[in-house]
Formats: sequence, structure tokens, C-alpha cells
Amino acid sequence: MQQYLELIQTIIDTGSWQDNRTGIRTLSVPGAMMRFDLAKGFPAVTTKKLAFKSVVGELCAFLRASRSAADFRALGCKVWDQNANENKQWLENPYRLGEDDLGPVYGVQWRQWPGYKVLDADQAAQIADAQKNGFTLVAPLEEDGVKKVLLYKAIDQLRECLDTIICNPGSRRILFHGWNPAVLDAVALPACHLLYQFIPNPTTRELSMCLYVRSNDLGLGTPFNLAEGAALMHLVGRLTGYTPRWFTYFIGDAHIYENHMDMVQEQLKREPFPAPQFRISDRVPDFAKTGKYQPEWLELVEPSDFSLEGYEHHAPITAPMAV
Ligand code: THF
Repeated sequence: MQQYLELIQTIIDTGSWQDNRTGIRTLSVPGAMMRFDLAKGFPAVTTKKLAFKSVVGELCAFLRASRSAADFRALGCKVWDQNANENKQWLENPYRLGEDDLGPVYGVQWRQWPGYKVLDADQAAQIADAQKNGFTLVAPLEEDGVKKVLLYKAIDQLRECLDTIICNPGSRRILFHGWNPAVLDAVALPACHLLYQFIPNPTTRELSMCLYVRSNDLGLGTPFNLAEGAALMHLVGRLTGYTPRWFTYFIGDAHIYENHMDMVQEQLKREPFPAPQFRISDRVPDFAKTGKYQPEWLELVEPSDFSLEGYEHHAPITAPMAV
């Protein structure tokens, strides 16, 4: 995790102070990248304690398309409570369904991206093709006097990525997106980590992934999101018969909140420990051993299926999250 500490140092050396929605200033740099070789270990922060249980709880909630902070809590992750229940703008948003609701955040887009088509009613071949691909007819409508039909499909982007890793691993289109412009007005927080691309190497059976994060809080979010992305690579690798390899992590606005400066300065004084190993329990079927593709384990996996082995870390440090 030397790269994490180096990025913190870069922000301290070259960043500029910015105002933002939270009212707590950030020291920010525009654009950053880190690249981890997962063959050498798991990218867990060691200069403070990683909230690992919370990380894998959040991942399981995303995989189940959860939109309620209560579901995240039930899986061991409390980090969504404040965004669900303490942000004044969100509390007044008509799309908020009540206590704990977050709107159609991450997992809803990953697993149930709302896909619509408006087709001319006389384009029978197009309508049949769409229906063959899982779109259902919702309603007839008229646009500028032309008869049309509206079709809908909840697109399971993540499942489609796994299918493609299995069937067409040479594809350079194996990605899923969390940024849905049609729902930005209806979520507690627009996705921060938003574009995931898998790059399998069918020759070496290694799986790499690139992740783009539009805005990242180096103090709290980055260690969390890094661990979560790496855990996802391990899970997808297990279910498709690949070994996780390169994890490249791009950040748009890379920042440190003003009230996190002590936390990051303290971490810079600490000597990092070697990276731990990541384990997924044998309960989760290994495609490489069974030859059987079981993508339903994306939903069946539990936080307790994930663990770290040999995780040495410095004393925990916490700091408040800006809402
Ligand atoms: N808002 C802000 N300001 N920063 C973020 O990193 C962030 N997120 C998510 C949404 N909004 C955000 C929420 N994710 C922690 C970790 C991840 C978060 C939010 C907060 C956090 O406080 N971590 C502590 C304790 C965790 C625990 O005990 O469960 C830690 O020490 O890691 C970025 O995705």
C-alpha cells in the first residue's frame, strides 16, 4: 500500500484547497492512478485498521441490489446510515422512500439498470429481437403521430460481464457502469466508484480490472473502495475460473478532507506492513475445479465467506465522514 501513502503525499505537496457540497474543505488533485498486482497480495491499508467486515458487507449489499441502509447494516456495514438519513437535501427529495432509503444506488444499477426502448409499432422484427433479449412490452404510445411501443428490461450488467468472461474472454467490452444519468435526481449520492472494466487473459487465466472513481475521499473512501474492488475481482475470478492479477484504480477528484489531515499525517509516519492474503470460503464454488458456471453465487455469497489472512496493521484511526 505504498502507493496509497505516495498519493496522500502527492496531494499534500501539490493539491489545492476546494470548497464543496459538504461545507468541509478538501485538499484536492485532479486525476490520480494506482496499480496493484494482486498476485503479490491484497491491497488492504496497513497504516491503520481496515474495516474489513464493513467492506465485505457493503459488497454483498451491492451484489444484492440493495437500496436501503438497513440492508447494508444487516450485512455488517453502517457506512450508509448518514447518507440515507442525515443529508438535508436527500431528506427533502420526493424520490426518497422513507427511513434508510438511498434510492437506486450502486447495486441497483449493477444488477437492475433500468433499460427502455421506444420502437416504431410497425418494426415487428426489432420488437421481436428486443423481446428475445428479455425486454417486455410495457405500453403502446404515440410520438408525433407515429405509433410506437415502450419496452423495458432490468439489465443485470454484472451478470452479463461474467457471462462474457466465460463465453468471449477476448472481448474489450466487459464493463458495468454505475452512473445512470436518468436517476441522478433520485439517489442519495451519485455513484463515486462508477466504471468497472474486466480484462481477462484466457491464456494465463488471469483476470485484471480497471476501476474509475469520479471523486475519492483518501482518508475514508479510498481504502474501503480499493479493498472492495479487489474483493470483487477475487469473487468474479472464483466464479469464472480466473486468478486476480492487475487492479488499476483511476481517480477523478482525489482529495483529503480538512478534518482528516491528522489521520493521514499520522499514517505517513507509520511503516506499512506486508500485504495480507485474501480468502474466499470453499462454500463458494470454484469454476476452475468444478467446470460448472454458477453465477447465482453473486447473490448467495455472505460477508462471512470473505476473510484476510496474515493481516498486520497499525492502530485504528477514525475520523468523521463529511455528509
Ligand atoms: N462520503 C464521504 N465524505 N466519504 C466517503 O468515502 C464516502 N463513501 C461512501 C459514500 N459517501 C461518502 C460511504 N463509504 C467510511 C467508509 C466508507 C464510506 C463512508 C465512511 C468510514 O467511516 N470508515 C471508517 C469506519 C468504518 C466502519 O467502522 O464500518 C474507517 O475507519 O474505515 C465512499 O464510498
